[in-house]
Amino acid sequence: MVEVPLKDPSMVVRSAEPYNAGPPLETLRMSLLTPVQLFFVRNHGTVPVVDAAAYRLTVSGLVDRELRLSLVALQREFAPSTVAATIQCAGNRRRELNAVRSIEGEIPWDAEAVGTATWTGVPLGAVLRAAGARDLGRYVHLLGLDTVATDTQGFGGSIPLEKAMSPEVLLAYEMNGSPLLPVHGFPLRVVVPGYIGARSVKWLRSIFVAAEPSRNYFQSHAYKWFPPHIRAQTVDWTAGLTLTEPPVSAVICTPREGQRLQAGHLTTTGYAFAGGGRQIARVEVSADGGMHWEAAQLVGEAHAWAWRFWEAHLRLLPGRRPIVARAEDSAGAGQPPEPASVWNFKGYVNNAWHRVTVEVV
Ligand SMILES: Nc1nc2c(c(=O)[nH]1)N[C@H]1C(S)=C(S)[C@@H](COP(=O)(O)O)O[C@H]1N2
Ligand SMILES: [Mo]
Repeated sequence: MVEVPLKDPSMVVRSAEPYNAGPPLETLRMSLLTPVQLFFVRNHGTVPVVDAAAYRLTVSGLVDRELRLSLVALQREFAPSTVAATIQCAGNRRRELNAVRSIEGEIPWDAEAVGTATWTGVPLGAVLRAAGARDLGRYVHLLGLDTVATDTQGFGGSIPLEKAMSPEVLLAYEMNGSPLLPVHGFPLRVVVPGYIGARSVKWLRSIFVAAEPSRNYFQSHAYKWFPPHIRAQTVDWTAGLTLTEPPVSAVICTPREGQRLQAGHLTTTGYAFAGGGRQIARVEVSADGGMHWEAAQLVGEAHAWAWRFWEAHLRLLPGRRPIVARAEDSAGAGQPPEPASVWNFKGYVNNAWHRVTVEVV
């Protein structure tokens, strides 16, 4: 039997089981819609093998009518919707935080734990309306079918009911026009545009409407944000901030760290993304570590929930040259210069200026 490669051979595999991998940055920058074969994968446990015909999604909790939906029923009873959206892992750019102070037990992602696809499915809000979500409900709990080590329930989380009712939040069965791959949540996943990737629960088992956020490990412990002085050994988990919308961040995709370049003209390229549906207002690039800045051009169309590609033209003089990028979003938020100022012991949402040092000859 011919083995069908699920992912491009260029993928940088961070762990084989569970499978965690992402593309080289220069490859990621080649297409505004990330090909499925190059889309990063973040798994906390086993990839469940789901029989699409036997699959049922349950909707319960603070609802007037409990629902139990097959994939066919979901597709027949609700109007489909397609959204172009970026999914970015909260751990994206952890490697730079690791260099400040080591972060134990977490994947040292470079800036490749992000991708953009068109997602087709049914708006979560339409399903919640069909179930008659009650006023007392404030949160929508989402639970996957995968087995994970840290929570006997499996991988889960919750989002505010208000966000769940927003039209961009989908129960998706297609990615870039094809059925989801097993590693991306086949047959059905949640896509929560504008939120950290962890809320886009794959292999969705159940939806539960409640007055309180989920107590699942991945909502109550993991994916919380703490200030730089807090350590894993002494942490009070209840004091952490729940991560929702990632802050604005620009990333240099070309050139790569340590690359040798000829002096003179250089076109540097990258992506920029902000959570919460905020747009990229401006990207700036420096060839001298952040003393002088050049405006970058934003390329391609802007989509409400997707990243923006950019490119900038620099003149390089011989020597070791630190190229730096930073962005501002439509709410006027910018990025901090140093990763040390945003270091946190879980290594989440690093959005310090992105820096790539090249050797110019
Ligand atoms: N059921 C389940 N859903 C999950 C995860 C998981 O391990 N199990 N990982 C989450 C995390 S942390 C991220 S960043 C995204 C990654 O989506 P992708 O693997 O399709 O890129 O899926 C989220 N949904
Ligand atoms: Mo993630």
